Amino acid sequence: MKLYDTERAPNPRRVRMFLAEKGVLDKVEIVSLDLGKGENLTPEFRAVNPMAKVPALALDDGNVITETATINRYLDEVFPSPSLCGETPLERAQIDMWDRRIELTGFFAIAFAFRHISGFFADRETVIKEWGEVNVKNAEKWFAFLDKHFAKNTYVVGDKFTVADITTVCAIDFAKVISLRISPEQTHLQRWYDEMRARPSYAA
Ligand SMILES: N[C@@H](CCC(=O)N[C@@H](CS)C(=O)NCC(=O)O)C(=O)O
Repeated sequence: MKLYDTERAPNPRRVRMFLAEKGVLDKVEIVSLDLGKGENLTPEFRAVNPMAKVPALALDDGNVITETATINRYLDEVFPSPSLCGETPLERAQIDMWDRRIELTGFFAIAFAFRHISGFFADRETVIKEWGEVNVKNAEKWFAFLDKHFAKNTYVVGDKFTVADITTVCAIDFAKVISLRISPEQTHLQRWYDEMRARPSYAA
């Protein structure tokens, strides 16, 4: 398997952390693309992923899987232990519900804030600074929401580490690019974050 990757981008990191939690990071050949230089926009890479985004997982039989959440769900079936996406229909639904909530609210807010304030991808998309600023506010609200959530929950989904924790920690770390960090009064969020940082997969 080949993973088309970019070291500092948050979506590919979700896959690397997932593989590390499974203990199979070394089973995947990493192909690193420089997004700033547009290496994901070439005809060669578009033949791998017509959406021109990383991550993309190319299987040995020629099939390619893209979309981070989908890649991780596929890997959870191929490498079932430990399960990170749930073992029963209810568990799978709850974990997927939270993974989507995290992605569609916090993760997107941080990504839009970065893209529309920094203009990093101005060569390929319309940059609207006001939309970036709206998303900084949304990301701040999301941090506050998480702090309340972790006052009552050990992990994103109850008392079990799952893919939703990976999505969350990758978003929180990426928020550095908009200078958003956990504030000193967000002690519940900080407690959970310290636990994430202590996991070996955090370095992936
Ligand atoms: N919906 C895709 C989004 C992937 C995505 O936005 N990847 C970013 C890196 S984190 C990317 O490739 N950006 C390059 C670009 O927009 O040109 C997924 O979930 O995998």
